[in-house]
Amino acid sequence: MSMQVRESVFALVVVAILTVPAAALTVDSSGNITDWGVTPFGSTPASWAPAPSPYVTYWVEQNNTSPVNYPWNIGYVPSPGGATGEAFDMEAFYSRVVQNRLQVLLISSAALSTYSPSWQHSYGLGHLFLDVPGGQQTGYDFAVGSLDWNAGDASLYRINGSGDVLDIITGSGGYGGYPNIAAQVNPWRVVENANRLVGTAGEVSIEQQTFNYGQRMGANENGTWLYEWDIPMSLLGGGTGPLGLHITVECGNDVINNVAVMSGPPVPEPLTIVGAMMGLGGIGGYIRRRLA
Ligand SMILES: [Ca+2]
Ligand SMILES: [Ca+2]
Ligand SMILES: [Ca+2]
Repeated sequence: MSMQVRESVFALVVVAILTVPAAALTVDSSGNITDWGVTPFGSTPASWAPAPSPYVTYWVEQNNTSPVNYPWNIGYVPSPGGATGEAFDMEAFYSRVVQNRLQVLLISSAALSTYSPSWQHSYGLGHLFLDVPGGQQTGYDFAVGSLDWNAGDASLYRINGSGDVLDIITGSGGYGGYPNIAAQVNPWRVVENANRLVGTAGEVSIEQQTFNYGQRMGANENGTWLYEWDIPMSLLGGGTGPLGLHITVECGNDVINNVAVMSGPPVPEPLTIVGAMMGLGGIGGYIRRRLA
């Protein structure tokens, strides 16, 4: 390779490494989420585990159950129980830090809006809430709102107090009237206000797809929704430690929480380090020659 061509290649390598990766939800013909290495609804709980990753990855599988004990003998099966409760079942929740961006994956039977024939009411998916280490609030500090899933854009909002959040509904099948349930599943969405906007669409990206998994693990898992968020860590402050993640649905029929860890710059793959060093060396040489 000539020096010029080699340096162009180095420059491209650096561009590829430094370019902020957009959310890239990749689902193969079997419904496997290949960019996370996740096989949903396999025959064992272990099948939900993400593939070994160079990045720190946290996840929780909660298919066909809820962490909340619902009344009327529904228990930990998502209300209203059985086949109809499945429409509001959140299945699994993943998080990882990639190149200083927090990426979150939710596998959910709850759609952006889910209609209940028994209540003749549609229930909206909640926003993604973040409780960051060293955050300004006890509890959730930020939420990703303004969800334009078709455009792949979202906005990040700062939460300054309880007036900035919406809780699940009371009435129309919502569990807001049950204090012990509400305490476990709230909040639902952030009140969007331009004064509290901290990250605009373009910085925070989102992606969604659906997949029909068929009859799996005791429930009809057709119409499963796959959601992914991609948020610059720089918008979340520089704290290190556990970062709480939370999402629910308007009626409070299910809730799913997860914890990521903000541990400073993530450890990149060794190959990436070598590539970056080579690339930076190439750019350094290029700059030196340009200056000479
Ligand atoms: Ca399910
Ligand atoms: Ca669930
Ligand atoms: Ca907090």
